[in-house]
Amino acid sequence: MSDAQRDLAARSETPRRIFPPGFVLGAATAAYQIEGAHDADGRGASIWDVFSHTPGRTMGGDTGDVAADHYNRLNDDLDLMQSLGLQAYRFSVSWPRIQADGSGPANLLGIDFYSRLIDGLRERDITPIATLYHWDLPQALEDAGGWPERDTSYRFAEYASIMGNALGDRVAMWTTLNEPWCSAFMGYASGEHAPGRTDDLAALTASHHLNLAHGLALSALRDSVSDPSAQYSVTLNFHGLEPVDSTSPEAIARIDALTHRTFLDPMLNGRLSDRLVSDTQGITDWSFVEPGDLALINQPIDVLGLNYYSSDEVRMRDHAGDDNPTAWPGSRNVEFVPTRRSRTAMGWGIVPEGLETLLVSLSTEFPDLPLMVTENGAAFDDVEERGAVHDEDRVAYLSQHFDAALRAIDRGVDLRGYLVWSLIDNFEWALGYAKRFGIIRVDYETLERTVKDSGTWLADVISSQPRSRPLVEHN
Ligand code: GCO
Repeated sequence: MSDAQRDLAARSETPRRIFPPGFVLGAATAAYQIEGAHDADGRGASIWDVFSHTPGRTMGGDTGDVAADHYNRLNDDLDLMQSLGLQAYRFSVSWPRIQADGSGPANLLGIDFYSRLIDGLRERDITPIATLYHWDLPQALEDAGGWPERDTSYRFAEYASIMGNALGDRVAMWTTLNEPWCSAFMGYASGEHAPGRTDDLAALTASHHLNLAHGLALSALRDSVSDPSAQYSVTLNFHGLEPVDSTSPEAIARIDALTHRTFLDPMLNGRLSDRLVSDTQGITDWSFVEPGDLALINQPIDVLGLNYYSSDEVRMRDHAGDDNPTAWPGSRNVEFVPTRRSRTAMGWGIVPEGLETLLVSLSTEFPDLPLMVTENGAAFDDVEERGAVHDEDRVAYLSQHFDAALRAIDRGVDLRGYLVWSLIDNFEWALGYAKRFGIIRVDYETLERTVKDSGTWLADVISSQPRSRPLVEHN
């Protein structure tokens, strides 16, 4: 440990971290990662069902068929959330539970599950934050072309309208998409995620249709939700980007454009990023962006959700790298330099100050837009000993990042909440069950849950807040 890390570790023991009034502290999950029950009650197949069942796609051939079996253990999991004192819970809705094939009337059994979840949260004074899309596109829509196909955006708006009508009296905050960068670039360019395609043009086209889906869904939600105090948001993933040498500014500009500007500029500024267009000119002229699209995408949001895990050091190399599929179309000549910092089990450098920098820079760029950390957390190789998990490394990680958020708040950032990824261990996409992010352990043999020390730590932080109040006051 360096002195700085020792200092940070010591501060993780500081008992009082006080957030501003109205701030919400909680945890997040996603449908495919925890629910299981993949063919129950009329649920259709998603791209992740098909992908995970394709040999060689996920570590150990793991699938979400059972996952943490949350679908069948809803009440127990709600009780666990209550026992931690969570103030908010961010979950996602599985689109193929609602529309098995991605279009047509709602499956009432699917709606019923989320209705029970939301009621269960509200009965326990936990604010429900619902994400409509956390990567589980109905396979039938992928068969019809997937996100590179414009019609998928319209199907998404139809689904958003179903959800707004069904549950729009009870959800405090609606989030359209989670991390569209991953959907577009890991799904269609690098192929590491479902549907596993490797086509740069398809990925860039998908990014636009995800933006369009976001804008159309916001309008559909505003037309269908009956609770006038409901808030609307989107969650994007942010990479902290750090320089290593004189070529780094160019590398940072490229990755910033591809990762962040692809979504921020259309959604919040109503335009395409010039930098993105020029960096990808060898692949497309962006003529799939039709007149009027940017205005449809640029709808107001109440909160910008950000997921932050790590920062990367980048620089340019003088050749284009190899020909392997990449998640950075047009920018193969950017090199991600292996970090010298301590890392999580994902190999991601631990850079809490990157969160502070990110929050300050977003709030400088969008001064009127409240922010929320919708995911932050870490995988470590937890060990269970006699019914306990002493995950000090996760406690240290979370404390350091909470402190970074508090410093950003001190610097004037309007941060409204902090949701830890994740409530429970779950299916970590292509890595299957090999990586554990939960503050609650899941024994995948017995599906038994054990609150880890990090869960107790979060509960202590929450209970030491002077007073909690819901994100949105309901009538
Ligand atoms: C995300 C991911 C989560 C991951 C987490 C850790 O939104 O990034 O959706 O589903 O599990 O980020 O990789």
